[in-house]
This record gives sequence, structure tokens and C-alpha cells, in this order.
Amino acid sequence: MKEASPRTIYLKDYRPPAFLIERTELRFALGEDSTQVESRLRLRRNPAAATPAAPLVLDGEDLELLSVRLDGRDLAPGEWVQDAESLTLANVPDAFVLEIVNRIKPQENTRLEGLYKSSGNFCTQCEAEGFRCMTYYIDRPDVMSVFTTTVVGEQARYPVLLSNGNPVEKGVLDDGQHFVTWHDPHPKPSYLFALVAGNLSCLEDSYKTASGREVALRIYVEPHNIDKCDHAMASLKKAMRWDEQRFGLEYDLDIFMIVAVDDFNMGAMENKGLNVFNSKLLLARPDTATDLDYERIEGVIAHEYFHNWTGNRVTCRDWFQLSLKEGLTVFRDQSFTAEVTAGTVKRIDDVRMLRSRQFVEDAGPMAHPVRPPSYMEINNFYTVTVYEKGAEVVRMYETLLGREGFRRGMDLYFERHDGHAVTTDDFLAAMADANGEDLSQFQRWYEQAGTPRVTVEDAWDAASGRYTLTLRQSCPATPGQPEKRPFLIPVAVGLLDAQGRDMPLRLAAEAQAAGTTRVLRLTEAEQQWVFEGLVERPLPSLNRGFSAPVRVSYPYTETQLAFLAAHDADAFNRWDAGEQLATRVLLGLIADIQAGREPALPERFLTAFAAVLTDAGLEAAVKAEMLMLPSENWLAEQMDVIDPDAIHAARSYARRALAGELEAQWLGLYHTHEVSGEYRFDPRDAGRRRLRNLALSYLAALDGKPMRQLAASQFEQADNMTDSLGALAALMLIDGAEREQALATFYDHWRNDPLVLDKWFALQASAQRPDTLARVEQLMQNPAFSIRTPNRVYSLIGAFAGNPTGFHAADGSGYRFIGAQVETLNALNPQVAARMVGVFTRWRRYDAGRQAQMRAELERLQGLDLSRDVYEIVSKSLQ
Ligand code: 0A1
Ligand code: ZN
Repeated sequence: MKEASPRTIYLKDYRPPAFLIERTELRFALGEDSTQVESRLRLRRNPAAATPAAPLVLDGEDLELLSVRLDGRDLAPGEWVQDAESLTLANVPDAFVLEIVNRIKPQENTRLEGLYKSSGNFCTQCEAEGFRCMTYYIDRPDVMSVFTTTVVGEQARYPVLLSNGNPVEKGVLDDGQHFVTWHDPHPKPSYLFALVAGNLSCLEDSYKTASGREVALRIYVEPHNIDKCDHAMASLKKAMRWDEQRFGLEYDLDIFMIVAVDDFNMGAMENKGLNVFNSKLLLARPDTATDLDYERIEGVIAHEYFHNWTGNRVTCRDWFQLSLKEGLTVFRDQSFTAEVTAGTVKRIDDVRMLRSRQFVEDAGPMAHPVRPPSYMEINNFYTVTVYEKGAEVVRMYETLLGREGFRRGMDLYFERHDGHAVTTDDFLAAMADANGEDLSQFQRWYEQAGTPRVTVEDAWDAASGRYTLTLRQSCPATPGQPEKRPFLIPVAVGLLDAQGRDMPLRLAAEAQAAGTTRVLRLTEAEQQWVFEGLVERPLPSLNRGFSAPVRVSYPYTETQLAFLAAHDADAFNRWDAGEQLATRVLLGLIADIQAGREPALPERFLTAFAAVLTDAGLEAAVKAEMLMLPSENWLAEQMDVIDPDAIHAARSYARRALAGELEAQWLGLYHTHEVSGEYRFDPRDAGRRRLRNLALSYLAALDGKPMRQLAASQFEQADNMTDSLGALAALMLIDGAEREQALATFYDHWRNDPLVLDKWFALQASAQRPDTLARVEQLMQNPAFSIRTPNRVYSLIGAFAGNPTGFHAADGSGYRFIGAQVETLNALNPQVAARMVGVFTRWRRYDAGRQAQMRAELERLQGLDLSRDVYEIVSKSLQ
């Protein structure tokens, strides 16, 4: 809970650890009231330590200390100093064995950090600093140790006892207890430690690595979920193969285990050889999981597996380097998904999310560089900037160096750093050295926050056939960084002729044209490129494939955007041109509504939209992307003063107009995209379902009985969750008895499956209706809801917090409601509370009335006894 003034930790203060831990032996005796932890650590002074005679300081929080022994001698209480966060031993030898016994209470752990109970089973979450909640330790990632762990528990209650590595011994003890000892030969930091004990069923399989080793694969779940593990297993094997083929990386233990738990703060965790997953990212059956769930599961299974090399074998020196493992691993999982599905769709989804969330974070009070210089609470820095922008930064190496150059850099990175805890500087150096490049300016992507803006101007000289592009870059001020220096920005550019074909590109001073997309390296505040030998004035296609995480502006006319949307050879930019056009049209409608004018959809937009809708050559999934209107959040970001009601009214108007004008086409699309046969999760079928459900949601905007019946009949007939939820989502948009009836049917059917009910909670909490808050308050009373389970909180309270017209209701009711939930959660689970309070950070972007109410709520929270997690976000928002 709140300290006088929470400490800030700075990267510049990093010092190597005073001691190293060569061996860690642990014994956990799990009990119904408390758990006893015995540790035996072989320590020695770090030769690289800053101070030669420093005392030994161990991290530890909320531990009941029972005994301390040094080299076999019991120490008396006067021989150590204990405070709320540490245990200090002065005058220790240069090398020694320390034995500590302490007690903890996992049953009372509602924060879900360290050892806790979930559905009657024990599990752990140690990243970032949870290990210290179990025993005293040097709990930092640059202390890597070889672990041997014995788990002791009651055989009847906890038949399965797991930890990292390979099982080396097991046996039965007195009183119905049994034990298993695990040994992990790979030195690892404490944050990768895991322990699981419970009554779990296991799906088993095996995998032969490229070099011919057999690896046992095991997925552990509660017995009633055993029929929902096949997709996760298939995904795992796919990811293992991909990493061998793409990066030459093989798995390195005899067993790989995954455990699903219902109570988990985040998505999943890459503990060495024993991944722990939030059950929502593992369990899937056609009738319980949507296509999106299937895709996410595949991606997250891959992500955690890929961490084995990018994170575990090579780990972070300190938590400021978090993106070293996260940005790189997200890049790897994005590449995996793009290569095993339809690549363009994945790229569009990733960029949509980056723009609507990371660009927003980058423009607010919590903006921070990919490598933050400081933090109060590290758990607050598992952000879209560290993860998603970090992945874009890694992608830029690949864009700059090419696929092979990037691979050379990766190979050198592993050759240099396997088994070590390193920094993003080391990663950059490996990329540069492997390719003989000077990438020093690239460093600024790690150091400077904010989304750069690239402004493009062009000039055409018909007489000489020369076309000049002038690129200027700037980056807005962010907290603590008023001025920015120019970034090294790879801008991929193509030029289209009047027929929409790519022109061959020849830059001044080049002998001949080469290729139709060029990566321009923008390094200065302003730079020019001259293309020669062109026979007509081209139309530029800029930042193709979203080659850099920047905002690009070029004065396109609406006609030009429609032309790019129809013709650009770069499929991503085709989508992006459509998105820009739609954004412009919607901003126009918003302005009309604000000014009290009658909104009207421009004819040109309708024509362009209809052309996409009826284009027989477009893949269904891509078409669905192109027909989705920009989100309310994205539109909000484009406004000086955000007006949530006008945004919602404009977007609803546009949906209705597009549905009405093109009703026959939508219906045609709906009926021709039915997927026959048994449900399969494959990109083609999933694309068709996505498009068909999108058609249904447009048609729902037309209201009226026929559409209600269309949705209701899809709901009744659906044999898979994608179509069932698609229909329910459409019904949520229409008033009428069908909606309540479908909600009731869904609840009755799924009342015992909490993960499916989460979808039901989320749909109702995100409904943009006047009675939504009342509904959410009522749903909190539902027996299926519990404020102690993060998944329930995210799906009900979190979905409401993300509901633009619900949270931002002009009367302030949404603010007061979320504020009250944050207050409750702050005491129970600070990480979850911190995620809920995030919606308040952007209060300055709203009108005076909303600003005052959001600010009042933040100030009220600031006056409470806050956890470090919530305090950091509240105080930085008010600064
Ligand atoms: N490293 C995991 C995510 C994770 C991060 C933090 C946690 O607790 C604060 C838990 C999990 C990943 O990237 O998948
Ligand atoms: Zn990760």
C-alpha cells in the first residue's frame, strides 16, 4: 500500500548485482492454511560488482521469516536486518551457502503475484517481481541460477506437482503427502520460476526436433476442460516447427508443459519449460471459442514458446530492457501468424491496434519510450509501447537490413549472448555488426517517446520527367522530453501511374530502375529524393506495409485516396487509403452533427465503398477489413476536443446509410458466404465467417423485423461460437424481444462455462445504449461474476470502461462507477486496478464538463491509500 512517496527507479542507477546465486534449491510444503518454503542458495560475490564489500541484500515481501543459516550455522535475529521489502546480512564471506525457511499464505493472495490458489489448485506468477513474495532472493533478471525444486503436497488434493525442467525424483511421504523434485539445467532468473500443484488432467503428445530429439508435450487443465486442448497442442507443434525453420531455434529440454489457470492477471507466462496460461488463451472448442479466440490462442501459444529463446536463453539485464524480450517476441509471433494465415489481414489488425491504442498512449501522460528511463511500478510498463511499438522497432531492422540481414543479426545475437542477461543496446549492436552497418541513430527509437510525424510534399517536372519527394519529420513533446532528435525512419515508397500500376523506380544517380518499392532512409529533419525517367506524374504510395510506426501526411484528395484504395499494389496501403478516406468522411459527418446540420454520406465515398463490397476478386477476410469503419477510438484521436456522442452518432448514421443504400448487396454477400460443413479453424473459412457476420451487423443497423429475424435465425442455427456470437452482437444493435430472448438463451446454455459467459458480459457492457450502466451494475450481482477473477473484471467492468458513450456519459455516471471499481480493486489486486484506471489518463482531451468530472474522480482516487500501481498512473495523469 501507499508509501509516503513511492520510489522512482531509474535506468541510470543500474549497478551489477553484488552477489550471484550459482545454485538455488527450493522446497515448497503446500498446506491448506499456509505454505512453508525452504531455500538453499549457493552465493558468491560478483567479481563485476561495483562495491567489493557490500552487504547481502535479499528482496522479500510479506514473508514470515522462520530461520536463517549461513554455512550450516543458525544465525540469531541480531545478525540480520529485516524490513518490509528486504533482508540484509552484513559481513558475509565471499562464497557461502545460505539456508532460509519462511512461511507464506497463498490462500490469502488476491494480487495473483507469487504463489496463489486458483480453482483449488496452486500456481505461481513471478514476472516481474513475484518471486520475492514467496521467499527471500536476489529478485532481479540479471541474477541467473540453476534451480532444483521439490514440491510437497497432499496426494489426494494435488496429484500433479510441477516445476521447471525435468522431474528427477518422486516419492510418497507420511500423512498422505507426496513429492516431486524438478531440476532445470538452464540457468534462469527468478521471474521464470514456476510451480503448479493440483488435480489436473493432461493432454499428451510429442515432438521430434529438427536434430531428432524427442520432446514430451503436455497440456494440463482442470479435468472438465480436457476436450478443449487440441487446438493449443496443434498450435504448439506448429510454432516449434516454424521457429526451427525460420530462425534455426530448437527446443532445449525433454519436456514442455503448459498449464491453464482461471485466475491470471495477464495473458500467459513463459516460465522455463512450464508455461502458465490464462485459460481464456488456451481452451477452445468450436462451440465455445470464436475464430478470433482460435487465432489468439495460436498466437499466444507461439509467443510464449518463442520466449524460450528470446527471453529465457537470452534474458533482460534489468526491467528497463523489457522490450528486448517482448518487442522481439511479439515481432516473432506476428511474423508466425502472418506466415501461417493471410499475411495482409494480420498486418492490418496489428496496425489498427497499434494506432488505436499505442498512438493514444504515446500522446498521453503515460507516454514512455520503448526503453523507459524510469518507473515507479514495473508492472505498469507491460504496455502497448513496450510490446507493440517494440515489435515495430524490431520490424524496422528487418525492413532496413532485409530478411537475410535480419537473420544474420539474430544469429549473431544468440552467438554472443546465449545464457546471458543483456540490453537493447546489445541487440542493436548484433544487428549492426552482423551487417556491417552503423545503426547508432536507430538507438533513438528506444530512447524517445512519441509518434513521429512525417510530412510529404512532392513536385513534378514534366519536361525532365523528374519527380521530387520531400520528407520532413517531427515528433511531439512527451513527458520529460520537450525536444526530439530526428529518427532513422525507413519509409517504403511506391509510385503509381494513371492506370494504377506500379512504376519502376530509378533514383537520381542510379544507372537503371530497380524494383517498384523503395525503402527511403529518412535520417534528417528534412530530406529530398528525386526519381527520374518517369513518363507521367505519379501518385505516391507512402509507408507501404506500414514500414515505420509514424503518422504520414500527404495532401491526398478524396479521389486520390479512392484510387489508391482500388489500385495500390501494396495490399496494406490499399486498406489504409480506404481507412483514411473513411476517417475523413466520418470527421465531416461529426462536424455536421456538431453544427446541427443534416449529415449526408458523400456520393464518392458510397461509390468507392460499393465497389469494394461487390469486388469479386477480393479475398473475404481482406474485404471484411476494408468494409469496417474506423473505430470510435480512432476517430476520437483525430479530434481536438473529443465529442463521444457526436462520434457515435456519426458512425451510427454512416453504418445505417451504408446498410440502407446497399441493402441488396449486403444480403447477397450474407447469403453467398455461408460456410458449409463442419467447423474448421482455417483462414479461408474464418474470413468468410468474418465477412458474413460483418454483413449481418450492417443489416442490423436497418432495424425492423426482417433483420431481427435474420439475426435470430443465425443465432438459433449456429453450430459454432463465431456465428452464435456474431448473431448475438447483431441483435444487441436492435431493439426488440429477440435481443432479450437470445441473451437469456445464451445464459441458460452457458451458465456453467465462465469463459463463455465472459463474452455475454462483455457484449452487454459494450452496448452503446442508455441503460448500459444499470445493466452492468445488475450483472455484477450475477452469481457468475466475481471481482476477484481478472477475466470477469476485464469482460464486464473493463468492457464498460472501453465503451465510449457509456464511460463518457455526460452526467459523469460512468466515471464515478469506474472510479469506485478501481477503489475496490486497488485493495484486492493492484495490477488489475491499474489496468482499469488507465481510461482516465486522457481526461484532458475532452470538453470542459467531462474534464472536470474525470479530474475530480482522479483527485478523489489520489487521496486514497493507493497501491504503487494505481498511484503511479493517477499521479502522472494529474501532473
Ligand atoms: N511475459 C508475459 C506476460 C506477463 C507479464 C507480466 C506479468 O505479470 C506482471 C505476467 C505475464 C508475456 O509476454 O507473455
Ligand atoms: Zn511476452
